[in-house]
Amino acid sequence: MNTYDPQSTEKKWQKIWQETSLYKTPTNPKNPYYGLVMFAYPSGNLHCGHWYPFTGGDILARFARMHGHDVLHTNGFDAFGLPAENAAIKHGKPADEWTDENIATMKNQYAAMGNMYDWDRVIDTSKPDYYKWTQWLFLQLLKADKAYQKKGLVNWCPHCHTTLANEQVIHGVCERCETKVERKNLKQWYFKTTDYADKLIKGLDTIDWPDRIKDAQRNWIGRSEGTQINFTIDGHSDALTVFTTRPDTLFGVTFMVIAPEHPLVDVIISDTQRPAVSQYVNQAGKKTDVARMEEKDKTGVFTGTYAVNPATNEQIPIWVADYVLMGYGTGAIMAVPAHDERDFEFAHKYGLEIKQVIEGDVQANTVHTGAGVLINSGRFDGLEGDEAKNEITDWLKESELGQTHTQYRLRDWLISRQRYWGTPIPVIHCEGCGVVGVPETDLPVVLPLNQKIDSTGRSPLLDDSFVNVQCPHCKSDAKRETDTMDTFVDSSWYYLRYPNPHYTQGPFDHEAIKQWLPVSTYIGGPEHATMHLLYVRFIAHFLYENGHIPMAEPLPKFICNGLIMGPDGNKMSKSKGNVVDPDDYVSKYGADSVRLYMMFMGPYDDGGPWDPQRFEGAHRFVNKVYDLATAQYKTQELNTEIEADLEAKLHKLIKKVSEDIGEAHFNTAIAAFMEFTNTLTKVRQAGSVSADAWKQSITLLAVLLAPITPHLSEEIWVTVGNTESVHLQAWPKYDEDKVKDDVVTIVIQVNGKLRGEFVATTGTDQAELEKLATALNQKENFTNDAETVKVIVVPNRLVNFVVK
Ligand code: ANZ
Ligand code: ZN
Repeated sequence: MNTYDPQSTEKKWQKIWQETSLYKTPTNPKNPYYGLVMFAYPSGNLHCGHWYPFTGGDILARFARMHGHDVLHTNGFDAFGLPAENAAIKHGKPADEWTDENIATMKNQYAAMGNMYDWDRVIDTSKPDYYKWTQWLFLQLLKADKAYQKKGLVNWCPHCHTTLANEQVIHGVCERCETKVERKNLKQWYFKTTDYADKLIKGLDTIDWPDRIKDAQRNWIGRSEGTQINFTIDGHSDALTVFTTRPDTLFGVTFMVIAPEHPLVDVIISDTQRPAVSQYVNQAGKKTDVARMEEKDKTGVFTGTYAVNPATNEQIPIWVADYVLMGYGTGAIMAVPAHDERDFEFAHKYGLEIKQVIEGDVQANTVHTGAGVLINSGRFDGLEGDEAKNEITDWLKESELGQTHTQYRLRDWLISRQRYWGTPIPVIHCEGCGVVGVPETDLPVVLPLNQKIDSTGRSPLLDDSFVNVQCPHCKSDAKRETDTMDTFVDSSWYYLRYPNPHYTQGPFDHEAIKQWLPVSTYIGGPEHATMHLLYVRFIAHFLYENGHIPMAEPLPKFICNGLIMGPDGNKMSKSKGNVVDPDDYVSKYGADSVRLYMMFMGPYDDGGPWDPQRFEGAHRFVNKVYDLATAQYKTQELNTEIEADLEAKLHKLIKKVSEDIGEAHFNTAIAAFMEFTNTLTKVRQAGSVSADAWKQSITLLAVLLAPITPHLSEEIWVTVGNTESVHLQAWPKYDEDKVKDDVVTIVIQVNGKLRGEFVATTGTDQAELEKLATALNQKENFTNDAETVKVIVVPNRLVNFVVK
């Protein structure tokens, strides 16, 4: 058996590919394919979690190239951010040094994967030639009034010493370090994502993304249609406005609840209730929204003031309770305890009135939450569902007490961070002129390098040398903004840079992006559903609207890769000690074995646990292919039937592999390869086909495997006598006639009812099928001895006995 030496072979080809610029991106693409995989941050070590998406992306890019596409495929580094800064602090190194070292290591690791990257196009978001344009992007948003500063309660991670966007708080903890997030009242920078809420929802219908990602975005944006209703407050001129999706329950409103932070609390509160309310408001201010929403036991206090239900003219008490959030709707609700769970719980606890207005079986301890026929609702009795909602809303509109309203759950994106290692926000604060954007000609605002940061994480941008500056307008002394941007801003536009990464006239070269956009396939993990994948769409919509890019959804196809787990089935993590380091495997078995194994683990969007035993299997396959391809083949006893069969199997393999890779179903494609090599093994043992037929099989096998095992394929390809790279070959076509199934299942019916079936050669004629079916009937007696009056035969499908 000839064994494959992955070490020397893979290195040899990587060197040749590089020397011959095999993966250089063609200019002026006629038939572009832009393959993109989410870039990684320079952690310093590529683990299997990186290999997985990048390998899938590489296979698709190679596959596209062999289909005649001009391919743009490269990679980069999402180099700013807290993990880098924290690691640098830990190692007592400047963050830039630490990052550069990691990038150097990772470039070698990437090279070892054998991916067809065009390394001239690598992006590093922490370099001024990139972040200059991230700052440019910020200035465009500022100019368009889509970037603004606001003081308010924000999420604060005490461990990371910085604010976080809502998207980055997962179940109340920091997305990065899992520390419980606190609330702080701070002035921060925001991007107006909410202005795009509707567009971001509508755009989902135009893109081919997995449903789970689209659903996550829809839920996060949370569009809901309802009514805003103004309630008069007894003894006050202010109205209390609520947002409700259930105007049909208006007659059942028995109290109101306002959020502790609501500006009216202070205004309407009665003197006797003031101490109790103040204390409650204080307590509530310490909890996060998530904690408040998840709290089982509802709490609240009466304000001492009443509102008037416009439908019944009844006085209803106004309560303060923290189950109502200031950040949603109007921060106040009309409570309908008979038909809303939370209101019911609250009413039950505090002995408030419960009034049923929707027909249904309501017992002492239940709530009827669904829609239904209205009762106890005056002239609206008997109406139902949308009709009831519309009628009541119309009445409210006529009486100028309300209007229809669309509400979104999405909040603006908080993008400022109080940390050093990020893109400086290009803004100057001047006492006279206010907030002044740094003139574009002064970009970039340079991040000082070579900084030693202590464990408190204090940003050196707070130093006078950075802060003190002249106002670009009035030239008086002014102060630079010291916050940096969320790294998700850096990654919100990086894909526009690859088409011409060294462009100096702007963030992206319009000609180049016109040629390459849209991105053909974007691959990445599902964990970014409501973070990166939402931000990147928001920025695209913004850039499109302002005439910077030619389309609003430049990432129309997204493939979600699954997650690779440790051998124990848990998420890979250092603390669990179950991290599989691909480097060990690559040095022992070669990159192709790792690629092949990963792609064979299961459906690409599932991922799964790393199984060393199955890895051995994948590695054996690589050796087997090499052995089949390189060993001497000798015809011993030529068998034309077996030769024809081999050819048919080869064509079926082409068909299967083409379809499967095209749909990113890599595992089933690999299974087909394995089956085919089993056939080849048998053929070789018997020597049953001609030398030409054998060579054809091996040659095509090398070509078909090229996207998955690029080194092995290249090696085989030259071994069988070719000179040009296998990666420059056209993808093979199959012959339709040869992939037709040779046998079909013929159904036997009696008077049209299914009775049995048998297998026959495809294309067997009618007379023969009737004969076969009749013979079977004599044995099985499908017709139950009844007299056959007619036999209907449909070739390749059925034989129907018509009996008396
Ligand atoms: C009366 C009512 C009766 C409601 C009923 C529901 C059922 P979505 O679908 O999520 O938009 N609500 C409004 N603002 C709120 C806030 N700031 N904090 C907590 N709850 C709030 O939900 C809209 C419903 O959530 C609104 O409709 C309101 O309760 C509540 F049988 O009003 B409803
Ligand atoms: Zn000024």
